[in-house]
Amino acid sequence: MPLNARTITDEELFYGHKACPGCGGALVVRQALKVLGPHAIAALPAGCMSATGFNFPQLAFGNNAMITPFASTAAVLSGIEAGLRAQGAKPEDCTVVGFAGDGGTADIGLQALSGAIDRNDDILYICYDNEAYMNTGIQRSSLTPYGASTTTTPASKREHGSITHKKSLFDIVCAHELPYAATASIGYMNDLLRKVETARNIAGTRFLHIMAPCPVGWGFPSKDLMSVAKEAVDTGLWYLAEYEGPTVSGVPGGRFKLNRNPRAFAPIAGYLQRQKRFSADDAADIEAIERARDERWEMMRSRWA
Ligand SMILES: Cc1ncc(C[n+]2csc(CCOP(=O)(O)OP(=O)(O)O)c2C)c(N)n1
Repeated sequence: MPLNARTITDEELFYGHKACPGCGGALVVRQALKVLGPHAIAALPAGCMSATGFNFPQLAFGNNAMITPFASTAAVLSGIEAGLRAQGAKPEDCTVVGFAGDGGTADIGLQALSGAIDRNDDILYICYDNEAYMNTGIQRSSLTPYGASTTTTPASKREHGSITHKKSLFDIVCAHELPYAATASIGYMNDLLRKVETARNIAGTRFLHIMAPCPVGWGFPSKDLMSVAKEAVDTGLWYLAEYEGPTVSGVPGGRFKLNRNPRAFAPIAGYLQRQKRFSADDAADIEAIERARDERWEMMRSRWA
């Protein structure tokens, strides 16, 4: 029976941090570490989770953790893992895990991640995706969605926020044919916990892309964190999927699976309206978002379902 929100341990390994109320990223780190346990060794690049998790002399991690340069999360994970092995010091249940934001993963950290996957280093890379560079003041990343206002794509009468759609990071990672990759959302916690557990038990490079809304950057009340996270999935603007590479699935090219394939989506307009970042969007923007969503789902349903 996979772990779920009821059976997961009460032991906290990420606590006392200074993240904002309702921070999705903090919940990712907290829940993932509960699954991975106290022997996990974490590495975090510059970003909200390192800025709020390491406040000298207070370390908010109950396990070993360190900060990496912005671009090198995966390279540092590779080094930690190799170092432990060389010393013969790697306990059975020691997962070397990274927690990096969307900027630190899809933009500046992508090369290091690609290199680690290429070597099939025995690491787990978790990207908590809050859809912008939040720690430095809400700048656009390549995972910022179309129509979202950020400080580098500010909405005005003429411009309605980001003019590019979210980059398909999951597809890029899976194209490496690594042992295991999955998308998840804190709005579907049992699915998320199961995927962390699955990733923990596979050797080689594993990757999780987890949607983690940010009340400050997205402009919604902190108390709405979980419902916004859930709605992102229910509208089809985020998806829950898994990939097992050829070495795990035995299938050439690997096997994809859609974990949720709803008959109908929740309306996009309601999801956008509850977030200030989309407040300049008009009917044409909503249509563009809907069209991109439908094209994506057509591809996923025809190839993965
Ligand atoms: C090489 C380098 N460039 C820029 C920065 C400044 N910087 C620190 S955190 C950060 C934003 C990180 O954004 P993201 O990875 O999306 O994580 P989040 O802050 O949203 O958690 C930036 C630009 C840095 N520390 N190092």
